[in-house]
Amino acid sequence: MLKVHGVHGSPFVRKVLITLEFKGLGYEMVTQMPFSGDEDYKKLNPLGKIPTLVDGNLTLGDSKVICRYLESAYPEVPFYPADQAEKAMADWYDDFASGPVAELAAGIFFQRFMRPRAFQQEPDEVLIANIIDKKLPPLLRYIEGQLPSEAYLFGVFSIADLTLVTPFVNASYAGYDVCSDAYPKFAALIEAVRGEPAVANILANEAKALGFG
Ligand SMILES: N[C@@H](CCC(=O)N[C@@H](CS)C(=O)NCC(=O)O)C(=O)O
Repeated sequence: MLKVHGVHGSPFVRKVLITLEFKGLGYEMVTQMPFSGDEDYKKLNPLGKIPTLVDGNLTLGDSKVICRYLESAYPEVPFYPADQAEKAMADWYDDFASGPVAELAAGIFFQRFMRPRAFQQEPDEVLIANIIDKKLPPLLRYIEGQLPSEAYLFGVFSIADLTLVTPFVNASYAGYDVCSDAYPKFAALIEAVRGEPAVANILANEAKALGFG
C-alpha cells in the first residue's frame, strides 16, 4: 500500500493527500513531524522535509514530484490537465505557490497559529502586517489576473487550482482570508476548491488532527 510520511496541517502533505483522495487511491499515513531532526526519517528523505511517498521500492520526496508521479503511475482518474501547455502551467503554478506564496502564508500561520500554541509566544503582528499589506498583494494580483471569470483554471478542478489554494488554508487557520472585494475570482476559487469532495474529506480529517473537529 502507498505510504505518505507527514502530518496534517502541512500545505505540501495536504496537496498529496488530496491528490490521492481525488484519484481514489488507498494509502497509509505514517506520522512524521517536520523539523524533528529524526535521523531514521532522513534515511528516507535526506532533506528531512514532509511529505515523502513510498510506493513499493520507490521512495520520493517533494509534493510536486510525488503528485506528478501519482498522475503518471495511476492515470485512471486524471488530476492534471491533458493539454501539454496547461500541464506546464499547472507545474508553474505549483512552483509559484509552493515557493514564495507558501512561504508568506506559512509566515502568517507560524506567527499566529504555531507560535502561541507550540512556543507560548505572542505573534509578531508587525511582521504579519508586512506580509499582508506589502508582500502578498503583488502575488495575489498575479493570481487574480490568471483566473478565468468563472470556475476553475482549466475548466474542471485540477491540481493547478489545488496548488494555488492550499497555502491559503493555512493562512485561514491563522485568521487571514483572501479579501473577496480585492480578489473576487481568487476568493471564489478558494471556496469552490474547499467544497470539492476530495478536499472537504481531507480538510475534515485535518480539522480533527489539529483539534478543530
Ligand atoms: N518542496 C517541498 C517542501 C516541503 C516542506 O517544506 N515541508 C515542510 C513542512 S510544511 C517541512 O518539512 N519543513 C521541515 C524542514 O524544512 O526541515 C514539497 O513540496 O514537498
